[in-house]
Amino acid sequence: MTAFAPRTDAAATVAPVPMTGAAAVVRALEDAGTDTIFGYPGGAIMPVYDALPGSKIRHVLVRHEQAAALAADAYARVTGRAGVCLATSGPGATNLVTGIANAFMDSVPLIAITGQTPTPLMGTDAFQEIDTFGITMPITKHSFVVRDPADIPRIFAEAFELATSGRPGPVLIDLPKDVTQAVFPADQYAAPAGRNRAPMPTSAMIEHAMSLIEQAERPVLYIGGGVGIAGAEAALRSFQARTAIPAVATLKGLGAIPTDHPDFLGMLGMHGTRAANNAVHGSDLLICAGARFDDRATGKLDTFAPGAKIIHIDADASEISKLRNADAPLAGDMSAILDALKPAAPSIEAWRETCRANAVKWAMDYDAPGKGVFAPALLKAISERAGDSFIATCDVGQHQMWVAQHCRFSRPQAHLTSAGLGTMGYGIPAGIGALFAEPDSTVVTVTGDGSIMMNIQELATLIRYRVPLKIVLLDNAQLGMVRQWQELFFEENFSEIDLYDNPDFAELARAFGLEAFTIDHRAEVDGAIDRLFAAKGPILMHVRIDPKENVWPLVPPGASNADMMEA
Ligand SMILES: Cc1ncc(C[n+]2csc(CCOP(=O)(O)OP(=O)(O)O)c2C)c(N)n1
Repeated sequence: MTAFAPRTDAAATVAPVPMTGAAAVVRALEDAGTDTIFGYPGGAIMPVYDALPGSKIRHVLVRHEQAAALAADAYARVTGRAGVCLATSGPGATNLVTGIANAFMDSVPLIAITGQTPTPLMGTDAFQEIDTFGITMPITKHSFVVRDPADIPRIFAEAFELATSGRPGPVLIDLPKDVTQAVFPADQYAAPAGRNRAPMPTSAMIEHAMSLIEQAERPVLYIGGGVGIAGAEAALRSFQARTAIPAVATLKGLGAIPTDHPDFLGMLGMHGTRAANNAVHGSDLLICAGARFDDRATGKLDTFAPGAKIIHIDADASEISKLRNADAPLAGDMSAILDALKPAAPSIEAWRETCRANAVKWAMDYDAPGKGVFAPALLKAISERAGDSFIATCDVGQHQMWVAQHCRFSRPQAHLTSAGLGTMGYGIPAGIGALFAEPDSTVVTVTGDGSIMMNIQELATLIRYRVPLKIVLLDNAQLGMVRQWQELFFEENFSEIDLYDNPDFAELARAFGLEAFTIDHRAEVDGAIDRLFAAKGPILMHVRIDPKENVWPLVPPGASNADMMEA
């Protein structure tokens, strides 16, 4: 149980005899170890809300169902356990869809529970009836429509197992109202036992991968989000320490190796560092750990790491050789595989030195001209001030890329970003989820003036639970990333990106009850950071920045990572 609890009457659920389907739902959630769920009530899910009071589970009332799914997503990313969100049928369920898709794209274990029209009315276009099962089918790992309350224990146990095992992902459980209202004998409640999992490649496959490492002259470790998802960062760090292989990370792989590790060359890909892209391009062996050769990371695939053999380690066998053939495919448990890889250390000292020297030569420049606030320098300073307790959550746009490029991350959980789906509106709900998961961490949401409006209503949730989120709003009065693309790739034909009529964000935040202030000069930055860190409750720091600032360097869309553009 975490802090921020408005309720103090928590008590263990004692299953009534006989038991309703809704009581079985609550008990199944407790049996699965759920302590926090994010949700929003309504007609078809009311029996479950009726059963919740008195449970050990804390319910966090958000102000829009999308935020429930996104907060549960972040809660899962930080805790490593499945996040749970709850909504009613119809519009409640459709409002969850973006959050479910977000979890699907980023392989986050999420249990989405929805109310449904009573079974006799299903298929009649009844009030708030929507085919949630059908709508979410392509964006879930698995879906259930429960038709018999006696199935609830089994279905919930299976749902948690499916969501968290192998490559994690979202699972939907649709609950018709008559099923949650139905009464069944409590002695039929039987939670099924867990199952075995985690396949392991054969020793011959491990030997082959080790021989590739021993023969390599210019190996690079290419780290993806799968490392953090599997909780395999300790195994990854020991592997890197054993072999001294230079490392790069995808957007989601950041933090698996600390950002300031001397062999870490930074993020690769579209907004990656020159040192990372250069190393990958010149490598003769790529050890891909939990990444998927996504287009934002590889640029033009045909020219990605053209001379490299591939060792591909992933929980999801279907990712291996999907986009790039693997010379050594290793599907299974990430930690176990990394621990098994104990090659003789390759002779790569010269390569390692070249990579390190390039990282220094091409290091980011924080000495920007002018008196305005330089967002990269501000973000770097904030992450350094927060230290190891830092968790950044982002929205989507230029500010998201600046966070990835300039913040210091000491663990994968320190960087919560909507990578696959690119969901504007992720930042604040994710900040809420992160703080419920780790109330003692310093959670900073970095957002843009476009993105913040996508889930601005969640400022009310911050106030209700006194969630001490620190929001840094980088306001360029533009949809900045779209403007940057229009400038560079659409001949400066600026179309529908001007947000000249934004509200006064500090006033707006104060209206919700937050502490809030605005800065627009570099000279104000130190004092502003002091104020941000001194705040005990939620606070919004509104920063006006130059609307013409772009994210650099950049690989143009469709180009090779070897062809980076500079400012
Ligand atoms: C829900 C959603 N709609 C549209 C987009 C497309 N999009 C990507 S970045 C961006 C601009 C974001 O603007 P802002 O939040 O102000 O951030 P900035 O780029 O200025 O830092 C847009 C519209 C998206 N990613 N998500």
